[in-house]
Amino acid sequence: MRLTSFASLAALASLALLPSVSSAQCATTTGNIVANCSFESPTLPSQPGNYPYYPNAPFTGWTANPTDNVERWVGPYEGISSKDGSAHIELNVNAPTSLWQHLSTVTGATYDLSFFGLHRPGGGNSFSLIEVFINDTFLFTTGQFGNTLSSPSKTWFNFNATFVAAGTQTKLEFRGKNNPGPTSYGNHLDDVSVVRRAVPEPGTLALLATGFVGLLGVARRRGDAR
Ligand SMILES: [Ca+2]
Ligand SMILES: [Ca+2]
Repeated sequence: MRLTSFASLAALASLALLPSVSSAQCATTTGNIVANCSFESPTLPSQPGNYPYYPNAPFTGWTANPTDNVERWVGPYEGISSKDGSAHIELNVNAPTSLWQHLSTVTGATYDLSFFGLHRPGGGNSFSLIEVFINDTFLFTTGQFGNTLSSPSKTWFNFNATFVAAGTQTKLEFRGKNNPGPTSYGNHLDDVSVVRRAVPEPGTLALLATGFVGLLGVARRRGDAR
């Protein structure tokens, strides 16, 4: 219950952020607790010029629902290069798909999630979404984003959300979801990071406490002056 309210607040806060393009690369992000954050492992043979995607290929550190259709793409294909490294995911939305990982977390700690998505339209100017679930509870949706068939920009967008860990294991899950209307192909996913938010040093806490006491003193003096 507590996590849900925190998660909802975090999701609301995150929705206020517009997607942006940045150059973050998860493998070099200090404190990133996501394994295989760039979907590079295991190495798959490159098939340049053919169809370099691998339905239901293994993902080190990740679990895909065996009945779902999650693909790894290796190398540039259809004008789309990985955001980071040489491989990335397509969460097909012809049928709902999901991919998850259990993270080692600290109970009560706050974590910042960052990931990159690229919408792949199909069947018209359609859209699809990436949704994020924490411990099977909805946290965040990308909403409609990205490009259309008429103006394919092939752009990666950065999305951010925040959650509070309810325990020492936290399930991080991405789900591909089609919008009502013309069918989209899916959304690409790459460059995922989850970093624990810095905890204030004891010295900082002491300073904050001193400031609080100081404010109390000001308030008291104001009260005395009345
Ligand atoms: Ca990658
Ligand atoms: Ca596909």
